[in-house]
Amino acid sequence: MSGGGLTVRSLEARLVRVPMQRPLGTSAARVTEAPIVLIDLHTAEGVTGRSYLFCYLDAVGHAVVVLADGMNDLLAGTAADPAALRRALAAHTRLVGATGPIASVLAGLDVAAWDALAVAAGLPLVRLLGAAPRPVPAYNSNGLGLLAPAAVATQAVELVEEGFTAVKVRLGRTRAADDLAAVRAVRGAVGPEIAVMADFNQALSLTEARSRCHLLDDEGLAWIEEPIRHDDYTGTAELAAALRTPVQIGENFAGPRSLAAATAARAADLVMPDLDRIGGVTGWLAAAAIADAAGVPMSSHLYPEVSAHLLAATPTAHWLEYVDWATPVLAEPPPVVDGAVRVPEEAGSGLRWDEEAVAHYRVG
Ligand code: SMN
Ligand code: MG
Repeated sequence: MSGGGLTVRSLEARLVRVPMQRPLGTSAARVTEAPIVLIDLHTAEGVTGRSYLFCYLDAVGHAVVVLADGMNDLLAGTAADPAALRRALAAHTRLVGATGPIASVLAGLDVAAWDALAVAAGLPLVRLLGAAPRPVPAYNSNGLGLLAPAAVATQAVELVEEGFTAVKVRLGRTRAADDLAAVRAVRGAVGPEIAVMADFNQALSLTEARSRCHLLDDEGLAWIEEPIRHDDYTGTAELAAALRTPVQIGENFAGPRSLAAATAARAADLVMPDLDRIGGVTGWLAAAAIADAAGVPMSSHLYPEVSAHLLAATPTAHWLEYVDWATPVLAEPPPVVDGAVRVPEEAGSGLRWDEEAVAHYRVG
């Protein structure tokens, strides 16, 4: 140990496959189980930093575990702060390129290292970032997949009854009229006071989006998310300029530079980086500064436990996306009170595993 810092002892990565309480049918895929890699960064000083990565596909989860295991020898004995870890792995990942699952592992390490720093400092992560714990307004993003309008209405009411003031409905059915019916069914079921977000998951061509987003423009949606491919900033800029409903993108930003390019292109009214793809806590902080400079409201994508700390420290913080996908393996999921996620006061991010559940859901 030098300068009061932490030193890496080992990096542990374990794949779990967790059943989702409400399967999620999107325009891209139907997700019924969450493949999640749990990351434990063990230090010589006895502090463990934790994070997890939502991997979408089992095969990606396995790849992430192999990639993380491959970094173990290199990391042992390195200073465990996020900048030192990034430096230690820069050369290791330069030739292959730090993208895709490799970028995910780096992000997961970064989040775990920030957790370890906060635990060692005896502070909740939000305080280490210079802010105070506060309730972070959240929308219930569980469920509301591509279901029939009647099922959508029933589920929307259940989701609000879990204590939320906002929900997100997935769109991208073959017929535009069916999406409109789903949106109206949700609104009819939850009433005028609840915020309703809508997510196309990149289902439309720009030509389709021109008409299908206009069809939804009078429905009072809080935003229309990823109507077209995520990296067509010219296309989303055109839609954002033409629609009254805010256009939201960002879960596919690969690092803060994507967000910088998107805001420079006025590609969206709103942005919502994903903790993994934006590059962990370090990437999030850079992204938050750019969104602040551009005056763009910033929400989170998945990872509600750590994102709550980050949004509490984000100048243009907007909505937290709440999903309960990791909850079965968490020792203490963050509480939701009055439509907001409470940032835990304990030291670190608050991520700790329920080891019995981990043993039960472990894969491989
Ligand atoms: C989403 C994210 C992860 C898996 C399925 C769907 C969706 C969202 O794009 O924004 O919640
Ligand atoms: Mg989305």
